[in-house]
Amino acid sequence: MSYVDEVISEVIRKNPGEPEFHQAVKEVLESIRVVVEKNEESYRRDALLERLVAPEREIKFRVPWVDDKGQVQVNSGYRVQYNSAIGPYKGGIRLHPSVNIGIIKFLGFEQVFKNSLTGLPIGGGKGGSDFDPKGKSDREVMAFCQSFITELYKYIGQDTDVPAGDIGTGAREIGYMYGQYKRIRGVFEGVLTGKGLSYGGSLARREATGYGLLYITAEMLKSRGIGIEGKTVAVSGAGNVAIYAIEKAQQLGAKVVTASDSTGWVYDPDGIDLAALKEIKEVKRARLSEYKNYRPSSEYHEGRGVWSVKVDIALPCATQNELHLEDAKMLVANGVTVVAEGANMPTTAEATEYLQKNGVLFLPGKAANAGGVATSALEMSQNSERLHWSFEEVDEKLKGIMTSLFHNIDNAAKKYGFEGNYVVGANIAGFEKVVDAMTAQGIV
Ligand code: NDP
Ligand code: 2IT
Repeated sequence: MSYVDEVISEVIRKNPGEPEFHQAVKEVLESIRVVVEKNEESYRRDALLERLVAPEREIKFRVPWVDDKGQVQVNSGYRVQYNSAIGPYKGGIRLHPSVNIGIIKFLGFEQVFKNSLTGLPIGGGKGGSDFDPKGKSDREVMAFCQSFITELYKYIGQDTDVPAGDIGTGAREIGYMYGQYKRIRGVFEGVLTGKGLSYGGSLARREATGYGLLYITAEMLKSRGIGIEGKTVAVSGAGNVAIYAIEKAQQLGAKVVTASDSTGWVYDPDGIDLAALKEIKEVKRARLSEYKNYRPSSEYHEGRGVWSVKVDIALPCATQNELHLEDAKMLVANGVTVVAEGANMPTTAEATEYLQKNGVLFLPGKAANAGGVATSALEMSQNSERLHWSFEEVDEKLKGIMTSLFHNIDNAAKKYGFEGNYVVGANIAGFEKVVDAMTAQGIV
């Protein structure tokens, strides 16, 4: 058996019941096979792949909190500190009932390569809890966040591990977590990113993942002489990433006709009304079914279906494995030319393969959504120098990072004979830097 296959089967054996983690590892290791084969002897001797797939540290803890009825609730908290070869652990905190250790490991593993691709000095980590902020009062969310940090504070710090937002963790949650960290540690430091602007946050961090997704998509199209203006776009999700992807797509002259949440999706043939969407999701924290009250001519559908609409570009921005093989077939039949992942691993392995085989330009999440974490690293820089940069300055840097990221993965794909395969390009380019740092630092 080849070294790559041996390590994949060991990962499956040692981590039972964690299908998303297996999926993420398989995707990466299979696409770096060509590099591994060239260096097989030294990698095997150094157990390089075994070290790469094993998190440096997994932390699991109890999170007790009191709800509004006086009832004590107990959730599980996690932080996986995956790889610190190129910088302090960096990655978001996901608050969603589906969170378990396998989900956090898959996200942490992806984060290692994504962070490497940003070109900035950040290692990979991820955390979260099965707590569901949906339907909770602000006081309940605060109680949870304070309890979560009362345990997690021991393991994080501006030079060790810097968490941020992800699904279910937005500005409100980061604020409560930051306040509790500062209270316990008695230091005002950049331990979290995605902070409010009044206490150390960076301008453009809120917009960064969605904007970055459009910047890299536009750059990829530009490299083929195509513009984004006038294109029709389907977006899934209606959260942080989706909203600012829609905003930038509209600014670039594209027409976005869909958005979705976990209960349903809207089709608005005239283009999504972004002000309405922001009010429903950012202010009211309501369901997407409300969108019809703002735009009577739009359609609301319960359940899945966002990929059945005829579009040029599809941007999955909700969650993992939300774009299945049948969806990929519908998209291709409807003439889609680009799929770029705003979410982490939203496309199943079968769907990705189908899209690529049918000539669709496919940008994987670890490249396409790297603008969020890259701007988090810019927030860390600003915190370290105790300065604030203007929106334009941060946005310019973000654009520059996404543009060079695209050329980096494009060149890596070409170098190894996989021209146009950005999955292979992203995995190889992300891997090379981490491996170089790991090798230089010896067996640790
Ligand atoms: P939000 O919590 O702001 O929004 C998530 C959106 O996705 C919501 O509309 C939510 O609907 C929907 N969603 C979540 N889970 C499911 C599900 N199981 N089925 C269907 N829909 C679902 O999260 P973000 O926008 O921050 O994150 C979206 C994705 O982008 C995630 O994969 C995240 O890991 C990734 N990402 C986020 C970054 C960031 O900076 N925030 C950076 C890079 C990647 P509902 O409200 O009904 O649950
Ligand atoms: O998946 C991701 O890259 C994020 N949720 C953002 C992480 C960060 O540290 O900003």
